[in-house]
Amino acid sequence: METTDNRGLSRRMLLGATAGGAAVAGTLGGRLALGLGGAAGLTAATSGAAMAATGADGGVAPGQLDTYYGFWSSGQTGEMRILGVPSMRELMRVPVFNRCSATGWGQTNESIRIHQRTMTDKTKTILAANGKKIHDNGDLHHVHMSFTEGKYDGRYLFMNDKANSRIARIRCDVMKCDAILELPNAKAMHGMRPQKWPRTNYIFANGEDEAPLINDGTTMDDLSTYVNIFTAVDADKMEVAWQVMVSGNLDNCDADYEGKWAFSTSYNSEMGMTLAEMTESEMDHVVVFNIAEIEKAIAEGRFEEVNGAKVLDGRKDANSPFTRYIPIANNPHGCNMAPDRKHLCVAGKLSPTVTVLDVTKFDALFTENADPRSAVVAEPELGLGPLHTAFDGRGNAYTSLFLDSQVVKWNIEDAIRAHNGEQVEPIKDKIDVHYQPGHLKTVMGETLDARNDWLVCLCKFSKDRFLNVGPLKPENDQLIDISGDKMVLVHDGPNFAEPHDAISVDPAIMSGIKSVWDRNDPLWAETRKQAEADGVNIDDWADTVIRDGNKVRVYMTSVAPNFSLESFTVTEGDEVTVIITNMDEIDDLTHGFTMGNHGVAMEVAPQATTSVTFVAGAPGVYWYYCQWFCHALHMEMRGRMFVEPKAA
Ligand code: CUK
Ligand code: CUA
Ligand code: CA
Repeated sequence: METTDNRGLSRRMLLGATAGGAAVAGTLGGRLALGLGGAAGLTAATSGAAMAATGADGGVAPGQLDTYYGFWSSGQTGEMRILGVPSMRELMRVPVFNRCSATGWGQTNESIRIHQRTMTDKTKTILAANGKKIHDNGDLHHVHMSFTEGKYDGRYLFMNDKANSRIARIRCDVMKCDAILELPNAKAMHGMRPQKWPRTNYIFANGEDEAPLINDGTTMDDLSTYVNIFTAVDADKMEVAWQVMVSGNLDNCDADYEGKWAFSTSYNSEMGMTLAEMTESEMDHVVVFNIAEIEKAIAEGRFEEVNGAKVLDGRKDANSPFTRYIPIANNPHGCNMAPDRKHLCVAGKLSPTVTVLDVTKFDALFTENADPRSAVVAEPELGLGPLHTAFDGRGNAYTSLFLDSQVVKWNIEDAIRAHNGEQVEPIKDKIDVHYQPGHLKTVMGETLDARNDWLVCLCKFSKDRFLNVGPLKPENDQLIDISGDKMVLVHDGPNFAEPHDAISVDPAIMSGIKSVWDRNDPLWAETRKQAEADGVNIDDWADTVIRDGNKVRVYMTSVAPNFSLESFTVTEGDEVTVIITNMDEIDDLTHGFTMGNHGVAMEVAPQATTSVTFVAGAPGVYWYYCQWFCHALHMEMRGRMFVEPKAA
């Protein structure tokens, strides 16, 4: 089908993949968006990133695909989002720690099994009182991809939940969460990073809140019993590998490119409980974790087992072989390893500096009488409120300045030379952002593939940048062109609560992504087992109702625009499980199932099996329907549940 846009140009012309086609699109995009003259548009069209700088859409015309995938966190919304970069268009939301009305995540049996697999007994007690089966909120700060040899490998995305001390994993082949792990002992998982080298065997996770190690109510306010916990999660099994007790809290973390170290910032070395106490000292610290020493101790059984986790003592006064504490100006925040394999940048937050540490000097920290600051190779003063740092793979760093509402571009080697007394200015450029930036990310900037085209800057406040939508304002994700010497702001992106962090990934890495499910996906293996036990073949036309005491299992198939069952009958109070297999094989042909007046809805994507369990309500006729628009007769894709009164 040939569609035309409002300029009368055919879609095919705009989509032309040749340089000529791209130039046409870029020029038009620029003119339409900003009213630029033709000459400016044509000049700009000569390079990829610069071309996009002419358009508020990042140069991506309707029908064009983005250059990169963007994976965004969503803070207290609890989901992961997929955006296109540079268009900044939102492509998808993937529910993780939240309850999702559109997909049924947090309600389908398949998703509840994932939620409940690792819930502790303690959590279950809390939940029983609420009558709930899962935590359906989360505070998802950080999204990171699995690595092989310092580069993204397209297998998994990992993310943290600060609210309920959890780590989750998303399978990149189907973009669905397949594991959630609630961590014992540690509290408030905040900083989280995958091991970069040799591959992501571990996910490193920071506990931000201190609590008694044996937190069973026997001690409350006795701070001498409080600890904080650094956790390594086995990324393949999604189980705790080991934990290390530390002094002070933990904020953000990262790992090196040799597989030797992990490191975490601490803003509360004071172990203070109040704001005044937490900002009392002049210096806090970065904790360096010695992976080889830790693994050795675990292998030799030199650990204490606490709530099923292998715990080591890495506290400061334990003078342990597992940790070292590097003093850093009070209340540091961001912790970012540069793709030069050598430099770790620790943002000062309350200090206007970023401390540059040479990780190749960390071995020396573990020798006797070592100067704990001996790995510091630079400490440039960059501006007020430095929070996080990104890298372009050409030796430059980009640091967000929360208080100044700016991004500062600086050069790492020049900062080191200045630190050594040479007359060189490390700061190369500053740009205003709107407003109060937190994380910022270059494309694949936390990998050995760091690019120098785009910088995404996630601003916490938008104030006057958009139409007023009431007292609660959106955040503002800004796109900055960093291909030239000067940074250029090209896009304002309002966003809902609260993307802390984002990564951008080359689509070449995402080649394993599917369009249609495999019928045998492990996500519904349990459901399949139940069907087999019931003698139902869910790979064929299924229209069977099984009664098992007061449990009723309703097997259905969906083929647009029909459910295999136009009606089924149950009794008031029955525990009803509806199991639907979508037999449609066509790309994008998702069905859904909503049971009227029962609070039940779910997605059933092509070739997927999904199930949901609910209690049948008061006697009467209830309609169910397909809630994902699938066909011209989508409205007609419905049926009735007859609920009969209980026999007296
Ligand atoms: S933290 Cu939010 S801006 Cu949770 Cu990564 Cu720094
Ligand atoms: Cu099936 Cu809508
Ligand atoms: Ca402090």
